Order: sequence, then structure tokens, then C-alpha cells
Amino acid sequence: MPSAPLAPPQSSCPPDWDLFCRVIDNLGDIGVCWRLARQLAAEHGLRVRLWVDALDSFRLLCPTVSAELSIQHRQGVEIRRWALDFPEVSPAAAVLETFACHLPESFVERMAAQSPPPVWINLDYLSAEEWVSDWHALPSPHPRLPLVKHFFFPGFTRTTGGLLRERDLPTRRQEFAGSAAQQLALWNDIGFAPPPADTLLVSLFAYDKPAISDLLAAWEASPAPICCLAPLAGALPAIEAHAGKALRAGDRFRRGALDLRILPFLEQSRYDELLWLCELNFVRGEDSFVRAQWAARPMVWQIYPQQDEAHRRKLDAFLRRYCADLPVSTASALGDLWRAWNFERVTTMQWKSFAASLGILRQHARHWAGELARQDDLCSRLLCFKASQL
Ligand code: TRH
Repeated sequence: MPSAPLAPPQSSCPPDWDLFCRVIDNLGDIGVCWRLARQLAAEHGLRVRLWVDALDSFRLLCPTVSAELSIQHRQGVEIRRWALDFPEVSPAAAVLETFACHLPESFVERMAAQSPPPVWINLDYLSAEEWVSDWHALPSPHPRLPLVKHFFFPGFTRTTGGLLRERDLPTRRQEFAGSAAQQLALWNDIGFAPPPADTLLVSLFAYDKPAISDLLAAWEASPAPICCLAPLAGALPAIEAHAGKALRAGDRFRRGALDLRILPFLEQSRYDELLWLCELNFVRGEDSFVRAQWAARPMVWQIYPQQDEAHRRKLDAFLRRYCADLPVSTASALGDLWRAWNFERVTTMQWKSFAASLGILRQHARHWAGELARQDDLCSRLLCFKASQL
């Protein structure tokens, strides 16, 4: 994404947007916030101040971020360390609290003292469930102060907050698909040579679960060669246990038909390229799940586990939407593998049925991405919503 220049911060002149991000665990929260902050700045020319409590996690996605600095500017965004001792700053005209991260009390008081008060929005997690349309954009008055917070729900329909998608994403994806030079540059960056042409190329980003070993065993027994590219992330212990040795970025493990390669954790836009390169992507959580859909390639989603099994309902709701137009046999091959990958152990039979459906799933993934892209993206809907509140 091209970066827009940003004027140096002036205490008398607050930015257009304040975004607040608390890194709970993993990388989805900061992944979404960083993507949205850049888009507000680059595509809409807005001045964005992003408050983040864990700059070391942020550094994984954007290695030029310093974990030491309290204020820094990257790609058109002012990045602030969100520390306990919160500075006395004037709030922006729009304040985005992400994933109910609870704003500092002193900042909320300052919001209430402004006239008019900022438009205050809480960005929630993505879900394909039906109730999202009914809850999207509902107001919640502050119990004490003259402020109203609105709940903004991402989603897959026009009556939700939509999905994050940069304006130039389809063009960049197409250019990458047609450019041997760009693909080679990625291979060089990840430190490996491309595998032979008849190899199924798969990316693997997953939580550390025993089903990984089942999947790797199924790939080892595959009749066709499989090259798995696994960026260094949560699943490494399970992969190491299967391989029977410690692995680092640059290492390779070969057994049977499987050629497993460990990659460094990639900068966020590079990770998109990995998804575009591979014919099948195993993704997890929220942000990589959305990016895999924009990659328009077959995918397997591992959902972030929640209390009360809420994630089962979320997975089923997405499967209902995603599989609605698929032949019954393909839908069941996909559903079986996804459920096993999430909740059980994976059998070689499940992998084989899924692999046999890859041709149809390829067409389906293109169609799905095309249909979704006909809707407005999340950032545009957010700006429309903000304008409607003025
Ligand atoms: O890390 P996650 O499991 O994040 C989760 C979910 O978002 C979940 O909903 C949330 O509650 C929890 O965090 C706290 O998976 P996710 O959402 O895909 O985020 C990973 C981010 O890392 C995403 O922005 C893509 C990025 N990424 C890279 O930039 N480079 C890489 O090499 C890889 C593998 C990922």
C-alpha cells in the first residue's frame, strides 16, 4: 500500500482518528488495527494515531517499528505506545476502540468534555452469524457521561460492517500472479528455491494442535508431491514433535511426498504474497482468514477458540455461507476436513476427499472473492458511518 505523508504531531491539533489496540494474545488484534490504520491514512488521506500496548508484537508485522519509542511514524500513521500512564492529549474527532479494549478513563473524560464529542465506535470481531446484521451499528449510551458508543460488526453481507480490503488489492494480486519476477523475489526473500512444477504448494499458519501431525502424515503418504511453507508461528512445537527435531527459519524436513519448509515470520504485505503464491492456504484467527479469502484460493480455516464453544457456532455459520453454492459432496469434503482440523484429529481419508475437490474449490474461491468484492469494504463503511453521526 502506498504511504501518505503525515504532518508531525501537534498537541493543539488532534488527528482525524484515534485507534486503540490491546494485544490480547496472538496477532489478530494488531493485524487488523495496523491494516485499518494504514488504509485510513493511505487511501483517505486521514491523520491517524494508533495506540498499541505491545509494540514488540507489532514489530513482527512491521519490523521497522521500534519497541522502545513512545511516538513514531510508520507508513503515514502516528504510532503511540499505550502505557498505563496515559498522556493528556486531545481526542480525535473519531475514536475507534477495537475489540472492546477499554479506553483509558482520562481519555474518555476528555472525549466527554469536547463539543461536539467524538464519534465513538467499538470495532468487534468478525462473524458470519445471522445476528450480526441486527446488532451492527447499535448505540450504547455511556452510563455517566454524555457519550454514545456504537458497535461496529465486520461481516459478509451489506447490512454489516463488511471486510477490510484495500482498493488496490485485486490489482496487486493480479500483478503478482502474472509476474515471475515478483514471485522469484518472494522465493528469494523466504530463502528457498521454488519446488518442481507438479508440486502442490501449501501455506500453513495454525495453532499448536495435535491434528498438525495427522495432516503432515497424510501429506507424506500423498501420491503427488506437496511442498508446505510454514512461517514461524504458533504451530512450530507440533511440527517439531512430528519431525522429531528442532526447526528454525530456513530449515527443511522431507519425508515421503512432503517437503516442509520453515519460513521466517513475514512482514504483513509479504504474507499476502505467500497466500497468492500457494494453491491452498491453511489460515487461522481473523485477519489471515480474511486475507485467504481475498487470495481467491482454496483455504482451510482454524478458528480462534472461545469460551462456551462459541467458535463452533461461528465456524458453522461461515461454512453455511461459504458452502451454499457448492455441490453437496464438495461441501461435505470441505466441512469434514475443517471440522476435524479444528476440533478433532484429521484422517488421511478426509485429506484425500478434500484434495480431490481442489479443482472445484479453486473455481469457488475465485467466485466467492469476486462476489465479496462487489460490496463496500470495511474502511469505507466505517467512514460512511462516522459521517452519518455528525
Ligand atoms: O494471530 P491470530 O490467531 O489472531 C487471533 C484472532 O484474530 C482472534 O480473533 C483474536 O481474538 C486473537 O488473535 C487475539 O490470527 P490472525 O487473525 O490471522 O492474525 C495474524 C496476523 O499475522 C495477520 O495480520 C496476518 C499476520 N501474519 C504476518 O504478517 N506474517 C506471517 O508470516 C503470518 C503467518 C501472519
